[in-house]
Amino acid sequence: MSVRLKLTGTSLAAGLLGLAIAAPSFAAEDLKQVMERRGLTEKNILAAAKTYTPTGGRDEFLAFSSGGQSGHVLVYGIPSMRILKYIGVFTPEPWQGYGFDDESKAVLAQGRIMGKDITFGDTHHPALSETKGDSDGRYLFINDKANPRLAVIDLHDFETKQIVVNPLFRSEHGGAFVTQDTDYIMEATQYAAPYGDEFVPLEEFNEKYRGGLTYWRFNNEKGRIEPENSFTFELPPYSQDLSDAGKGPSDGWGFTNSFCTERYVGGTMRGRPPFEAGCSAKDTDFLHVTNWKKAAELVAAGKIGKEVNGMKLISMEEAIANDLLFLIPEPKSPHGVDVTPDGKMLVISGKLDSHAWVYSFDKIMKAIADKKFEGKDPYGISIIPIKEVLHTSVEVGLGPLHSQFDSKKCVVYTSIYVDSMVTKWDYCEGKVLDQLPVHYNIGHLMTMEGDTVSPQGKYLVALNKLAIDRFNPVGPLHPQNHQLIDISGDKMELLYDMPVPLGEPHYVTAIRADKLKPAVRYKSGWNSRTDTKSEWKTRAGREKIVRDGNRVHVYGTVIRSHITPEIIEVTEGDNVSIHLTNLERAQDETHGFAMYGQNVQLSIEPGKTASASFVADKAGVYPYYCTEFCSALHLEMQGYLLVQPKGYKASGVEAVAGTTYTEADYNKQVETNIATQDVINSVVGFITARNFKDFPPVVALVEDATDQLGFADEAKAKSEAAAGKKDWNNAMLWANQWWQYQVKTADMGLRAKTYLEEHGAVEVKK
Ligand code: RUQ
Ligand code: CUA
Repeated sequence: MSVRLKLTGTSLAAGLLGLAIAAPSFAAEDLKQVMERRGLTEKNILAAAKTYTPTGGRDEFLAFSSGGQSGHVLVYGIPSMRILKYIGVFTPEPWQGYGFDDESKAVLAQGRIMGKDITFGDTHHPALSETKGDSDGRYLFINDKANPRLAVIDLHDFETKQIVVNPLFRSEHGGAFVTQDTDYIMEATQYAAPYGDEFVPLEEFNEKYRGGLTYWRFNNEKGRIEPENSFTFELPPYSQDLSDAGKGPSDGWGFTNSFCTERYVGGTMRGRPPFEAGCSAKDTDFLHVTNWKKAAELVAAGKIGKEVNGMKLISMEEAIANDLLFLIPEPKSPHGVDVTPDGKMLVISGKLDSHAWVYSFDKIMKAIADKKFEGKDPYGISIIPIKEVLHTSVEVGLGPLHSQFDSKKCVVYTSIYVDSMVTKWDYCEGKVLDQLPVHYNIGHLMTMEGDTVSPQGKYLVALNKLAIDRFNPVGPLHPQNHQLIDISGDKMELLYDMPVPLGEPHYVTAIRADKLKPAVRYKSGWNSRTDTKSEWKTRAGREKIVRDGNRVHVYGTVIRSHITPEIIEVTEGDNVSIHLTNLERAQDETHGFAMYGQNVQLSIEPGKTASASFVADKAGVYPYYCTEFCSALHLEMQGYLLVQPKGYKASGVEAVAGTTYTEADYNKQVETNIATQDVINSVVGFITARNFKDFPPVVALVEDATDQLGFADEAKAKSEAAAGKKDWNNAMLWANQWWQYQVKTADMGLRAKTYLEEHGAVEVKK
């Protein structure tokens, strides 16, 4: 479309009339021929029909996947498996300007460790916010295993707003897991370490190294974690692993498993057998059961918890004395613990056991009430015997890891790592229902809202660690393989393989798409990272460059197709901040801003204000431009930063443009503009003759077109004023600018017209 618009009013009109172009004809293949040519079976075609999403179609669910080592989150649709977005979280993400604009640099800076920028993240477990145990589509949380951090993403704009660093831990794995009303987010250590930066020799492992479990307080109104209202359970130096929070009857309690309760420290080069041998020697490890609700009350009342590194730490003695912490043995080398949708049972799997075990929450409470303990661990924590709490155990396959639930009652799916399969089983009756091979070595699996109180069934995604032979080879580092599985029938059916080439995505969580209500634009002049009006907000016509000593602030704007200011002059050594506000109101009219040699790349979505700060430490010429193909004249959306040497004096000679224009040029341009106006009028006629007000996207386009036409009128007036003075050069240039605005108007108008045609708008009587 834009190419055609760049031509003249006449070709614009041809486009509008939809003149057919004669094309050579080939006999179209029918379905059978295509199947034969591509070697597809009927089963393949059925699977394709279940995932194929025609153009403009929407997905029923959105999945938020950890981006593994990339430190990002990926968003994709289900069942189409089309990737929609990468959200920068712990790592810079250039397209979004994340880590390049001042606003997002401030977010990343929250994640510094010991004063160092950490520019990767080992993201593992995304968690969606919940209300009464149900996904509510407001926030997403994700953890970083390598550097114990937790991030908050607001689903109103899919941007990262906050990163908190755990001040006690040196690694973590079991986060993020939310309590049923998102009051707290659980984060547990993985590898025990001393709390704090000091050196402690490994000989003091049992006494001075510690695990832990933090309950981060989340302020649901502000959408931010409150470290000052959070607390941490001191735990033995076992390797705590995944957690899950109770819900319904078990709300108020949290469950965290662990491995290496042997507290073994390897050291092959010191003549000791490796970690892997010593950490899997015992037949059982421990599930930690924590009463967070009572703990929160006692901490708030100042009865327990002392501040360590700015975090309230509940010592093991305090937890034991107040009945806040218990242990239950669980099968060898446990990994996932998953609370059933009704909150009554826990499904636990051990990587080195072929069974999944189901514990009853009621029975756990009863054992605690009756003090049915089989002893204490070396730190004095009471151990509840398995036999007191076991509901059932089922042989599901070798290496069960994680479980997710179906909308069908009592149905659960467990990932089986060693056997590379998914086992569907009944946790009430304790029997296997179905098994499906996956490719290969599945880690997590995920069903739609399958960790909430109301799983949606329908689909399951297997997150396979190895792809091996599934895709075209791309060198020794293979993509990960997410496999979509239809779980609507009695038998699981494999539908689709999706390569994930970004990092190892440990976990994914999905939500019904209709629960999300993302914005299409920001309020004008918005700092999207703090979600407040930006102090650098700039309105059209108010652009300015403010200098205070060697501090230069540029208050600028961007709109199709120019950056204001187009020339910025500073002096060598100046501290420069360029603040740009996107004046667009139209959907998807993002502008970028990149500059030579300064590591500047902004993404300025409609309404956003973003800032780039740098020291102009070298004299020179620095072109800048918009990095989004935003309009026909996108390439012309450009400017220059001129860094003048100290003491530079301008020559005083006025610059001469390469081309000058005559009265004839002016008249020719005006003629084109009049023809273009006819086209615009015909489009406007088409739109207004129809019920366009019934289509909100069209209303937005019409608003934007009206804006552009207003700008066209201003340029037209300037052009006519110059013509009145016989200043043909300026008359021609402003006439051309008038035409540029007309083209943008027509562009919007045509988009609206197409939309109306495609969505069955009807003519209205005037
Ligand atoms: S993990 S594959 Cu959640 Cu890091 Cu189990
Ligand atoms: Cu704005 Cu290209």
